Amino acid sequence: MIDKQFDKETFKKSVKDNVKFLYRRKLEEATQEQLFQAVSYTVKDVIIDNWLDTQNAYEKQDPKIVYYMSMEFLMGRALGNNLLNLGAYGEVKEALEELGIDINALEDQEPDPALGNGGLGRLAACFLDSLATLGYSAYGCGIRYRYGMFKQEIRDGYQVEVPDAWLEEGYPFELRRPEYAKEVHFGGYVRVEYDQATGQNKFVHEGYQAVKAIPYDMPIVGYENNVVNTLRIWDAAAIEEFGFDSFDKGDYKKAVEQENLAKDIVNVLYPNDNKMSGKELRLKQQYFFVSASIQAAIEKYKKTHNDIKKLHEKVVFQMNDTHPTMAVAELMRLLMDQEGLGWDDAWAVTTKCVAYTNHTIMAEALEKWPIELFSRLLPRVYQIIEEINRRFIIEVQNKYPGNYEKIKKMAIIYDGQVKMAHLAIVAGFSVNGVARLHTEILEKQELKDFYEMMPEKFNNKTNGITQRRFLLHGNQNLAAWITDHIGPDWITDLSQISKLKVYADDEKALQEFMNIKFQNKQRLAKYILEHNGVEVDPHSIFDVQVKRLHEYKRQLLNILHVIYLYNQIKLHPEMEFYPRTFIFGAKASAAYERAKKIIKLINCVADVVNNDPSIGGKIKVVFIENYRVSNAELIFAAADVSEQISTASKEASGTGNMKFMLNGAPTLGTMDGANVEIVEEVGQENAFIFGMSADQIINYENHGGYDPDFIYNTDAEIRQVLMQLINGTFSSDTELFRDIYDSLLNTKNCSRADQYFILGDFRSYAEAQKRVEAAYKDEKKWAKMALLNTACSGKFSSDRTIQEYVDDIWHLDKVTVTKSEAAEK
Ligand code: Z16
Repeated sequence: MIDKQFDKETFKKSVKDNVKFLYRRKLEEATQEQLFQAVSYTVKDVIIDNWLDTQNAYEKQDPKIVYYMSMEFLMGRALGNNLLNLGAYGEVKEALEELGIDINALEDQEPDPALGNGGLGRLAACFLDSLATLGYSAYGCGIRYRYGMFKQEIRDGYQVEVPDAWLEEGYPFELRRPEYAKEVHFGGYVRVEYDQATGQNKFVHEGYQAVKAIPYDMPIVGYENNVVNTLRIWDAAAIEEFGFDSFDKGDYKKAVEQENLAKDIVNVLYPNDNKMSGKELRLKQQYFFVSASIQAAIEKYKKTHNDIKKLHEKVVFQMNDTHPTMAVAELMRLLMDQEGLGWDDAWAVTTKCVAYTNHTIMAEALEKWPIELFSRLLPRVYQIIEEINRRFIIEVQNKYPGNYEKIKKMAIIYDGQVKMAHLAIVAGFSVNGVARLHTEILEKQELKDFYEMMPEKFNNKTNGITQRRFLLHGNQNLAAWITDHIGPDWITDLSQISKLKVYADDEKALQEFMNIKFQNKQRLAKYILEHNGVEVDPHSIFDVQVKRLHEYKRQLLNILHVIYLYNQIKLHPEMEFYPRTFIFGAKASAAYERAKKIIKLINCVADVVNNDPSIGGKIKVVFIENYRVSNAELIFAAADVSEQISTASKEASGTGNMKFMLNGAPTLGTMDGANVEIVEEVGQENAFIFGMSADQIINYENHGGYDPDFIYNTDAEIRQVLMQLINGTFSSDTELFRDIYDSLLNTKNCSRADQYFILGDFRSYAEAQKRVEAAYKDEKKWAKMALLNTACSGKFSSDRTIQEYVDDIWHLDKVTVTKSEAAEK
């Protein structure tokens, strides 16, 4: 057990003091916001002692460090999570009660730091939690966006995007570190200079615009192990304060330009999940944080090591998707132009320091930058990429003489574009996918040529999630029940949760398990009533699909099926039907028109179905506004059914699927992404699988032969559902959903009819939904299934994923941190 971190009385005194010194108020006069700040500062004080101890331990033990480079970190709220990981949640809860403060209300004061879109950003956050808990030295490297993911409001059924001003009140869990500021250069040109002394060319970057990168550090608290790692996110500022200095010199315009450039770079997160935006500002963001982070890593290394050629022994950069992959060229630049290495030495170091994770096969997500833009914005980096490309093409030619197809498909620069994935694969020593099926598709399809040429680089790392946020914090009743039955080891070793399997036929245990689920459903029903004004029945089946809105995720299939059920009930009012609540939560990218229309459709269907007395409340449809990490915790805990219904092959992994499973919700899904491995763990009989396989889908895509019109013409019930999109059933404006209707059929306006195979999978989905209903009706059978889902979720901890990254890719050293004497005071 850990040393006691909090003494109740000291804690209470500190909170009172903080209220006094920060706000000149007495506790009773403080607002909830002020109390949140005061408590958070008290907690941060404790964290800082552990943070210092961790830095000291790292300095002494000199472990290898992983820099996790990511445009996104979807952290979610810190207060509750930090308290849990410090092992102080229970005591602090009591102390606060004694002060008359409700810890839940206090946690609700915290804005969600939402510096990410969805799966990729949340994965990065789970990884940091696991790295700290396992005792590995790690930095998260990212951007301190002034505005994170937008807040979603639903007005008249439409999504409206509202800016997320998460820093407005000041964020208590960050530390500004101006002493570690770095300079980042954009634009200008490269002058080649012959160096008499060495007989080498020197490349001098001139005429650039400079921006100052200022780091803010956020503590990442490991679970009861004294470790505190760092998420380092960069803010931008102009180099010289705009003032009369530049004004006098007539540099007024330049000074203002620098201010604006700095402000723009970190202003806002691009709200696209699985899609490249192609904007110049996005490229600036990428280079900005990559350059600052690598400079900082090199500087840190050089403090205690003198041979830069051994950098790879102490440093590894993991590139989260293609977004940070110019890290390859930036590291080359710094090693050559700043550290004085020649090309071959720099390349030898770089290719041992960088590794790449691929998160998608969606074509529109693959990053390709026009060479005109790239070379104008980053002339020296571009020059280096050209040289990497030149040398790589020679290698390809040597390996496949005369095969020009290979060059066309594999070159880093081709068709006037820089292909970032190719750069990452050529330079990286490791290329990994995020679920077994996804990695197989990369090897056999998307990256086939690279896999054939360098198979040793490719490997799989199936994603995972942290049980500490998504069970210990999000579902405290179930967590306590599990600990009662199998002890607390599952908190840091989720494989232990399989010990619950012995309760699969224990009626008392099953009853308790389902009672907890029911309480969580009541809690969610209350949230839905308060935030959406819709009354839902916690006795109904909570059937949930929460994730980003994207056509490949097929929220449309779900809502079309709801329409189908509605028609069935109206046609056969006497038919048996177990009451069902269909819960949706999803943000659409602000520019993704069809996705936004699907949100409108869900809300229109909800309006009609929820208010039709003739169906006797058998179906309710709810769209939860502003789905994000904090309400996700409530939603997973309350779900009965986990909808994971992507078109097979399109969802690289999925991680929501794992969070549902952990909380005892069986999967209704396709054989896609990590669903495949979930079914493998829990067994076919404890999941509801439907739809075409990835092979079938890929086969149709490559050879044609899929005909949604045939289905439309031969299946009257499906035809009726589609007709209802355009006949006024859900909107008096019959044109409102025309685009959605058209997208499913071979009409004049559609290039590829139903490219996500919604009609093709519809019958199979409806049939799987029938199996869900039958299973749910059998209370004991369902309880067993739900419990087994929790009991079989052990594989899906991000602790397991991180250990695999460490063993196969990073080779980090484990560190133990003991609390220092000084910190105990
Ligand atoms: C993203 O969230 C994902 C992939 C990607 O290329 C870009 C973004 Cl922003 C998601 C995948 O869609 C999902 O399947 C996967 O589970 C997640 O990344 C984490 O790997």
